[in-house]
Parts: sequence; structure tokens; C-alpha cells
Amino acid sequence: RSFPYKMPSECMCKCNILLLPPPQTNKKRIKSMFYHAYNSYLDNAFPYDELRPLTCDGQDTWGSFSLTLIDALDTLLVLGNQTEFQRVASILQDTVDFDIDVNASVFETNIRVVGGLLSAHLLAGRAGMELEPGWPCSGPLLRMAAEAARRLIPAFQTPTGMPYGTVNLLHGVSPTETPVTCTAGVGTFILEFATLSRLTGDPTFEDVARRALTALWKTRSDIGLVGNHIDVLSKKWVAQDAGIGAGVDSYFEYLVKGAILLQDEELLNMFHAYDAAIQNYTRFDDWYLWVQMHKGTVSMPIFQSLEAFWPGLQSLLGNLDSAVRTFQNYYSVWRQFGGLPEFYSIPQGYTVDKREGYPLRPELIESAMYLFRATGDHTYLQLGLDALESIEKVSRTPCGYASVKDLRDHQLDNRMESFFLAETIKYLYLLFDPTHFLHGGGMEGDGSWEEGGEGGQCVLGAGGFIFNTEAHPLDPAALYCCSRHSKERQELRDALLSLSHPKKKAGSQSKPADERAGEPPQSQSESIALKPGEKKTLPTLSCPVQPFSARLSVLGQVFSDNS
Ligand code: DMJ
Repeated sequence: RSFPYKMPSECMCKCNILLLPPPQTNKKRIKSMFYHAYNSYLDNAFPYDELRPLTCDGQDTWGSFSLTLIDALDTLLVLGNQTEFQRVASILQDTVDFDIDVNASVFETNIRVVGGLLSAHLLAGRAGMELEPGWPCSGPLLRMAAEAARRLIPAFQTPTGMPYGTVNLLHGVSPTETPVTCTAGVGTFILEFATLSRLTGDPTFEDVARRALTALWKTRSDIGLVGNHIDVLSKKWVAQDAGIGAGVDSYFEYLVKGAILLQDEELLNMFHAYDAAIQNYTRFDDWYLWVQMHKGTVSMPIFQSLEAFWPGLQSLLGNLDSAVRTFQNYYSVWRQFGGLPEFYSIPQGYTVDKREGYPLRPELIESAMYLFRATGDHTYLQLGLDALESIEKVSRTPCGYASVKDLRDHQLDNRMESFFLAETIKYLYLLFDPTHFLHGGGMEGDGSWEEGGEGGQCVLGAGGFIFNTEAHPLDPAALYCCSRHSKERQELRDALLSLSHPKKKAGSQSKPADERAGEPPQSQSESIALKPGEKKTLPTLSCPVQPFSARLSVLGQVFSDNS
């Protein structure tokens, strides 16, 4: 269907190629942007969650976790700063405490805190940190990530398996908590939670994330769409606008990236089914509108800044033509305002009342990074340069970078969200560094992969990295390696068990996470989830770990030796 209004459709030209400064210059500028913001946070705001860049002080926003420091940690390594990465990693281990009486967003804590700690854990080897013997299947940052995630698990204890939006980290879900959660708040866990399960061998995390995904999938409308907010107790859709932006965005992102990270066809099939409905009902001239989830009628003909991740996601799936055209639409909005307003009315070609701000979001830059990798077209570098220039010009303050309250007159807000350091600057830097190890695909010997695990049996980073929705890279190879070893350990335990208790059915106690997909989760008393007020920290692996060499020798003797 073609959209009935006239679109601004400036063509993208490549005439700027010769005007682009060399990549090294841009990388230097991006680094100095990072350090201006980062040092300002440390000097003025730490240990608060965020910097307030107009008043040069700090505030807690999403919890009380020193959030900006956790979110920025892996960016330090992306920019090549190993020593600061090491210093901050140990500060966080010493200072961050999740045993706190704070109501936290389940979604934000997962993508920023759990995601940030997981990435830092997986990058610790490259950062030159001292690694404990089982790394990457164990390690202090992994234990911290698991501890943070454990505090979120009570939110998933609902009849549907779909989580509440907010949980108290100390007491669990408040009895007065609203059961209404946004779609992304239900479907944005599989990357972090499956990573936790497969690294640690504890299936609880992946189980709850899958159960929530399955429940959400079953609530789609007859025309194949999901709405914006759902009641997690009754499964009733409370807000019925279907689209790809705010409230939904990362649900679709996690179906695709989950499929890639976990080689999971079921997740990909779910995405393809949604995508067919999205293309059919919401796409008009390569824009994506909001429609009523049951009828498909247009409810809001607007583009939201958060939707700008979509061309990048399409490029991951190989839909390049469509991705390029949609990117061009979005880039035309950027050029109109020097940033992306939160909402943009497509028919009016202008901002929407009270949604004129640009809180330094990363999504368009993220898409530019993927599309530059896929096409080599310098248009995407030009967007990067535009972003660099306008952020410097409009948002820089003496102590950081401020969100833009209104793109029409460049008024500023006293806020620098942690995703500015976690995502915006990271994607900008990676856009201008196409051979960075995080892009994967490197050759042996160029530092693009490394060894890990006992005796170096894990080859890490060789298959590239998958970024969570907060731009924290996850390594599929680490997941594969650790779950393979926990499977082997389980087989060994089963073999030993069947010798000492011949009648007990081996393997009946715990299966590896990847084999438990779709099964109902363990009850809370069986799981590692803490009950409200409970302080006990359980070991990540509940059985002693046999070194790989011992396993071989044991296996050699199992059938002839009763010892
Ligand atoms: C980030 O926290 C994540 O990218 C999330 O998925 C959407 N919002 C912000 C960035 O805009």
C-alpha cells in the first residue's frame, strides 16, 4: 500500500565522499567526546547513576548502581583503554551492591546492568585482566551479572510467566505493583538470560526468558500483531497500538539476535511471522506507522526516534534494499533537525507536541554502523559525521553532554542518559573503525579471537559478537564452549551416578539449558531465585567441577574400576 501523504524524499548523494575527514581523525574526536563525558561523570556524579550535565552533579535514575559506570565499562575497552577497564572492573566489584531496597525496572536493569556486566566479563581476557581458571564459564563479573539477574527473577513468577515491569531488589514484587507491562518489557531477556544460563550451567534464567517469550507469542492478534502494553496476569492487551518503536522495539530485536546467538530457528520463525504482518499493515513508503493490532487501521502516522534501529536489524537479516530505503527516510529527518525528535509526524513533516526532544539516542547511528559494514556506502559515514558535529555543537556543556529538550530551539535538559556512553559513542566509534575486533570476521593471528577455558579449549570471539539492545557485545563462542562443557560434566556425573546408584535414572536432575527450552521453569523453591529478604548466595555451579583431563581418565576407568 502506498502512503497517502507526500514524504520529504531527498536523495542520498555520495558527493561528500571527498569531504569526509580521515577515519583516524574521527576516531580521535569520538574518543575525546567519550572522555569529556566519562571524566565529568567520575568527577561530578559517581557513585550516582547518572551525570546531570547542566548542574555538574549526579542523580540516581534507574536504581542505585553507579549505572553510567557499569554501562560505560565495555566502551572503555572498545576504545582500547585496558588499564581503565581493569580499574573500573575492580571498583565495581568492590562497591556495587544489589542487596538494596530499591524498586528497579526489570527491563532496564537487565539490558544495562546484567548486559553491561556480562560483556565486561566476556571481554575481561582481552582487557588483560587476571582470569580465574574456569573463565569464561566463571568469573567475578559473571557472578555479579548473575546476582543482579537473580534479583529480577521474582518478577517472572506470574501465572503467565510474563514479568512485572518493576521489582524491588530486596523484597521482590510489591503487592501493589501494576501488572501492566510494555511488550519490550516482556520480550527483551533472552540474550542476557540465555548467556547467563549457558555460561554458568544454571538453566533458570533461560527458562524464565523463554517462558515469557512463549506466552507473549500466544497473545498476538488474528492478523499477527502485538500491541504496546499487556496485563501480565490476565494476558489482556491494555494498549493496542502495534508498531516497531517505543514499548515494542527490542522484542523484535531479541527474536532476531536471539536466533543468531543461540542458533534458534524457532525465534527466527516467530520474527518472520511478525515481520510479514508488520510489512503488510504498518509499512508505507518505507516508513513504519502505528496501527490497531486487531484491525490494522492506522492509529498514529508517526515515526519515533526509537524505530531507527530497524534498518540495522533488517541488514542483519539480509534485507538490504528495504533497510537502505528506510534509513534514507530517517536520515532525512535527522538532516531536518540535526537529530531525531522523539516523535515525528509523517504527514506534517514536523515534530509532535511535547515530543521534540533528542536525548542523545544511538539508534540511527547503530543502523548506520550495520549498513556501512554491509554496503561500504559513505552515506553512513556522513551520518556519523553529522551526528558528531551536532552533538558537539548543541549538547556539549562544561561537564558533559546534555540531552536536547527541544530540537527546534536547542534547549537542553539536565540529563545525560547512560546509553550515551554505552551505545551512542560506541556505535559511532565502531562506524569509523570497520576492522575493529567487535565486528568479527577477522583472520587468525590478528587478535580477533582468543583462547579461554581450562587448557585453552574455548576459542573465543571467532564468530563475531551480538550486541544486546544496550550495545553490550556478547560472544556466541563463549556460550557454545561453556554449555558444551557443562553438558560433558553432566554426562560424567550421570555416568558416576549410575555406577553408585544403578536404579536412579541418570540425567533426571538437571538438563543443560539448551535442552530445557519450552519446559516450565523450576518452582521458586527449586530455583536459585532468592526469596524476599533472603541473603544467601548460592554457588553458580552446584556440583564440583571435574577438570577436563580428570574426566578422560575417569571415563577410562569407569567400567572396569569400582573406586
Ligand atoms: C537504550 O536503553 C536501549 O537501546 C533500549 O532498547 C531503547 N532505549 C535506549 C536508547 O535509546
